[in-house]
Amino acid sequence: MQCLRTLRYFSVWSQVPMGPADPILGVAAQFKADPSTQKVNLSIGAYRDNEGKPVVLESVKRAEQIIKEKKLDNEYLPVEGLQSFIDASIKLGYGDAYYAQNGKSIAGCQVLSGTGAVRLGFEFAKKFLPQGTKVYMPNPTWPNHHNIARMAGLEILEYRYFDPKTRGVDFSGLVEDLSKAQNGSVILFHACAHNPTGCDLTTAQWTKLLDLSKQKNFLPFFDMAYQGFTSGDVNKDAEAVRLFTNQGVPIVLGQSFAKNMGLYGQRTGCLSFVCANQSEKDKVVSQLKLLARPLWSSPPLHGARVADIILNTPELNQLWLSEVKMMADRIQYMRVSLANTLKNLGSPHDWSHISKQIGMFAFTGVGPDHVKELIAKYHIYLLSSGRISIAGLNEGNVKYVAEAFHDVTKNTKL
Ligand code: PLA
Repeated sequence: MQCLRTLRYFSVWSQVPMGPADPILGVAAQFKADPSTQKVNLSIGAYRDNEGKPVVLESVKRAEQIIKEKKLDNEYLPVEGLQSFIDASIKLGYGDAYYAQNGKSIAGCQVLSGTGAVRLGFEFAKKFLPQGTKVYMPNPTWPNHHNIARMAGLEILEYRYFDPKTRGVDFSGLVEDLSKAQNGSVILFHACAHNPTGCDLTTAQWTKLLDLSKQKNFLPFFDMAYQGFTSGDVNKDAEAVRLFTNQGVPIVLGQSFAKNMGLYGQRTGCLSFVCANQSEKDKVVSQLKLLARPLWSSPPLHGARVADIILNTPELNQLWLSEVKMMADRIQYMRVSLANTLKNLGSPHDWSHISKQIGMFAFTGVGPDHVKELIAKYHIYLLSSGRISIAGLNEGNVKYVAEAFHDVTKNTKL
C-alpha cells in the first residue's frame, strides 16, 4: 500500500511536457555550461567591464555603505513600495520640471524591475481598459513582452518597426500599421535603446507618433529599461517620454534600474501612470496595490534603498550619472571597434550598422545558421535573431569575435 502510494506521487506530473528554453536566458545558460576558455557571452544584456567582468558601480557601493552604517531593519515595504524611491524614479523619468508641476497626479508603484513594470501595467490595462482593447508591439521586440501580455490576457498585435534591407527603422510601415490600429489601443514603445534592433526613432518621428497617438486616443506604454544607455545622458534618453507628457498625453511608464544602476538581481523598478488629477491618481494607486498584493505582496527592499540613496544624494547622483556615461561610452567604443575590425579583416559585408545602432545591442544581420556555427565552432554565444549584447565585447575579445563573424559570413549572403 505504502509502495503504491509512493508510485502514485511520482506520477502526478507525468503529463507535464518539457518546456522550451527561454530564447535569451536559455542561451546565457548554454554559455555558462560551456567549458571552453575562449567562450564569449554576447547573449544577455548585462553590462561587463573591459575585462569581461560584471560591474558593481562605485555609486552603488557607496549607497550600500550608507545602508550598512544606518543599521536598517528588513521589515516589509508597503505594497506600493518605498515612496521616496518611487518619487525619485518618477522625477528621473519625467524630468524635474514636469514633476514639479504634475508630480501629484502621477500614480507610481515600485515593481519587480522592468519585467514587473510591464506585467503590472498590462494587468492593470486588462482590468480597467474596455474589453477587447489590444496591445500593439513593435516587430521585433523583447520576446518576453509577448509572454507577459499573453499571461495578462491581452490580445497582441504587431506594428512594423525594422526594415532588414536598410537595417534601420521602417517608419512608413510603422505609421501605416498604427494608423490602422483601433482607437484607444495600447501601444508599446521602447523609450530608448530599442531591444533587439538598436534602432531608435528620431525626434521628428516621435513627434509624428505623438500626433497620431493624440488623434487616435492611444495609450502609449513606454518601456524604459535602458535610460542612459543610448546617449550616456539620462535626460536625453527620456526625450520621447517627455515629448508625450509635455503635451498632456496620459502615458504609462515602466522603469528598470537593472541596467543603468547594474542592479540586475535586485529587481528594482517603478511603474507609473499619468493621471488627470490627484484623486484619479489615488484611485489608480489603490488598484495597483490590489493587483500587486497577490502577485508579490511587497516589493524587494535593498535595490530600492540603493536607488533611492543614489537618486536623492546630490554627490552620489553626480557620480552615478558619470558612471552611466562611462558604460554607454565603452559600449559605443566597442561598436566602432567591432565594425572597424571586420572591415580591416576584409569582410565583403557592410557592418557599418553595428556602429550606427545604439544602446546595449546590435542587430548584426547574421542568420540562425551563422549563429549555430558561431556557437559550435567559436563558443561565441548570441541570440538566434542575430542580436549581440555589445557590452560582452572588450579589447581582449573583439578581434576574436570579428574574426569569427568574418569566417562564418565571408562566403555567404547576409
Ligand atoms: N524591457 C526590455 C526592453 C528589456 O530588454 C528587458 C531586459 C526588460 C524590460 C526587463 O528587464 P528587468 O526585468 O531585468 O529590469 N532584457 C534583457 C534581459 C537584458 C532579459 O531578457 O530578461 C535582455 O537580454 O534582453
